[in-house]
Amino acid sequence: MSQPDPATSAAPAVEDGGPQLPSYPQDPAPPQPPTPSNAGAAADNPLYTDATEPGEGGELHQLPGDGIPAMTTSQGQVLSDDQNSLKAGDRGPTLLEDHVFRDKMFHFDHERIPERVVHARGYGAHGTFTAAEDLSDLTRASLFAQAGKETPVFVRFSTVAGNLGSFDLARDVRGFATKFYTDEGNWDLVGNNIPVFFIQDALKFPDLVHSVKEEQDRGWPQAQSAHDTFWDFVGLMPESTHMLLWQMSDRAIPRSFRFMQGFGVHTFRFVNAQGRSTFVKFHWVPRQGLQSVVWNEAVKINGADPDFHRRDLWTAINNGDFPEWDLCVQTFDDDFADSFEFDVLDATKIIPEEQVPLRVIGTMRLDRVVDNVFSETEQVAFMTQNVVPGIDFTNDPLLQGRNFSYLDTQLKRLGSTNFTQLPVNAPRCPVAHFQRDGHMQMGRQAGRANYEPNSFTGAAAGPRADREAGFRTVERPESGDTRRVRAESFADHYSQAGQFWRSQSAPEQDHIRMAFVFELSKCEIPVIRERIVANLRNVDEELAAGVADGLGMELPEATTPHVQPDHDLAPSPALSMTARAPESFAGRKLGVLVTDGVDGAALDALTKAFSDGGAIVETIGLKVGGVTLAGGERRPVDHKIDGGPSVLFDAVALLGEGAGAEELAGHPATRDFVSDAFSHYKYIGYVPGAQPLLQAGGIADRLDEACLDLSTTTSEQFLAACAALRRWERDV
Ligand code: HDE
Repeated sequence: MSQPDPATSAAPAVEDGGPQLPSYPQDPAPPQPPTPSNAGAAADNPLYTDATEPGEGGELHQLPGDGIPAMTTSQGQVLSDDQNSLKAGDRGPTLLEDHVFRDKMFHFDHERIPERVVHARGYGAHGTFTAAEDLSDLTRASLFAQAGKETPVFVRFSTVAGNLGSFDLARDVRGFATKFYTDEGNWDLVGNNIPVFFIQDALKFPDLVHSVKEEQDRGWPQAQSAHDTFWDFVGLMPESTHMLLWQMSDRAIPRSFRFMQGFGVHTFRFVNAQGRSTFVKFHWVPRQGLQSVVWNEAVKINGADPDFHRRDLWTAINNGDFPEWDLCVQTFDDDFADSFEFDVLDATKIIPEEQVPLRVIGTMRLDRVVDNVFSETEQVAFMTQNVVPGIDFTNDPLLQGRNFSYLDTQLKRLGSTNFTQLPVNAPRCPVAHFQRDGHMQMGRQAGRANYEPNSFTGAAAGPRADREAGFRTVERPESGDTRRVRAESFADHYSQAGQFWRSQSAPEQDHIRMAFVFELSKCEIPVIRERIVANLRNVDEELAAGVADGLGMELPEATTPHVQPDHDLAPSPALSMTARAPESFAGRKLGVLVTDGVDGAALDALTKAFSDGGAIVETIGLKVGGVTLAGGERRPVDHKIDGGPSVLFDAVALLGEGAGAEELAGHPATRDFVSDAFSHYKYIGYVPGAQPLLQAGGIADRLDEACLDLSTTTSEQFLAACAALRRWERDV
């Protein structure tokens, strides 16, 4: 997988030398399984090979040679022993003189850097953005200058509230941050998978984040919004209501990063070569279709595989199943902005796609996982203020605040102003300035001039600002008294929340209602629950009544809204995920439960059909060593039954026979496998011999149209049916 990173391998961009990094081996040979050795006393020990030597205490010393380099200290001094510290006598104390020990331990002691204050848990990948058309009419940004133009990208997906070591399937917003290494500098589109936000002014961000993180007096709950302080804060901030509807929707429990939309959230500006500015909103639309899990599934996935999302992305890319997103824009002018029902600077509002349609301006494909998670995913520094000529800001008060915060936070996390020189952050275009020194300066900034204006000529003079090619802030009139104020045009907090609610399908509405009930049930302080329900009455009476009923409480008086909500906004079908479901099962995963005695040909046919359809097939059995097929062949399986619950799969097939099926059916995890697949609305294929498995799961007499008998349905038909992903009509 390892390929040279253009950021490190590119020729230095500036005359005085760009970042020069030590030449550590970039592409180490993959680990080889040990080869048995006949050498010496250790011949019987499979740990010892030709390339090893036992130490005096029997410890394993692996030796260099045959392509394996010698190990060194960080100063390049070759080590003679990486197993034993330097001691005074065989059983004596370790000596302070042991510089090899100190070199290693010193570095280890300082391995951790502060995790991100939000979005700590993330996963990244490299790829390419390809422009769809020449956009020079709208923007002078060079990455959009012509159809087919390619720009390298790095994307980091994340959860928001949880710490670095938290689980992937938290109910949470997902970060969707993209760094475009354009030939005119880095452009960072630091977005989320939800197009609105909780607050309207950046000043409130620390409060929001404090409220959702673990409570300070107890240190929990981790990675969850279901607790008093979060709901207390958002209940007192009705501007959060629209975002809460999204957060309680299935969008907040995505099946995979690959199946999420992304949004720039704020209104930005495109600026063309003539200086004409157009408002723009950015959207990422996954070509894989949208998909989420159900809440009960999310809870179980977190136990079964806390790394579910990162594993999914890593596996898909390494399998060559490269995820793709179309980058789309909504563009509009001042006239539209002035006539729109809401303020386009208010990040708690969307512009419905039906009002301003999406235009595809390019496609991003992620095709390379990182070589090192720390160097790349952890050290990548996204910053909203990283724009290129042709892209500019608006006065959205949230965006304005972010433009300070993202630079500031990198210094804390990465420890030096020179974080821009790290390979993952370094621009892939010439970089030339008079910024000097600082911790960890990697560049050899040669020449005499480190200031300008100066009297030198040629290369010795250093760089100069370019009035034509350079970034010029869009010219716009600004006036007004300096005041701490929230514009009145930001005051309607409920109309779009209601519009979102009315745009959802019946199962989606059900999930939202149940999510509110679940989360508020975790709040111990009654008034906090009441306030939320009181706010929800301004969104939709039926929703509020349903939540109150689920909480077992009286319906409280509605909050008095600052602006009366408009309940007549037309629903926006584009807001429903079910309307954006995938067209096929490609990229999804089938879990096949197998027992001794199953028909190998049937298993192969199923596997082939799904693999040909772009899906992944994994088998689950009683023991990971495998099952004995009907013909006597032994076939390993991918998971032991306890380690491969059905929540890890998008559809399941039950292939059982005779005594093998009876034996597997007696296992408690089998019961959960089958009954969960059913109650999570999944498609289930089964053979007649799997009857004991259906019975174990309690569904033998509840089978519906999404439970397909594979003795009368072909593998191809089953595959085609699975594209629907869920049978929401099922009575579970
Ligand atoms: Fe962030 N946000 N944010 N945010 N945000 C950070 O920057 C901040 C907001 C988003 O994968 C931090 O490097 C403020 C909206 C993503 O590395 C920090 C405000 C949106 C990521 C920060 C917001 C986002 C961050 C923490 C309110 C969607 C992860 C670590 C004005 C459009 C990027 C860091 C990555 C990360 C501040 C609100 C998205 C502290 C002050 C709205 C995807 O700088």
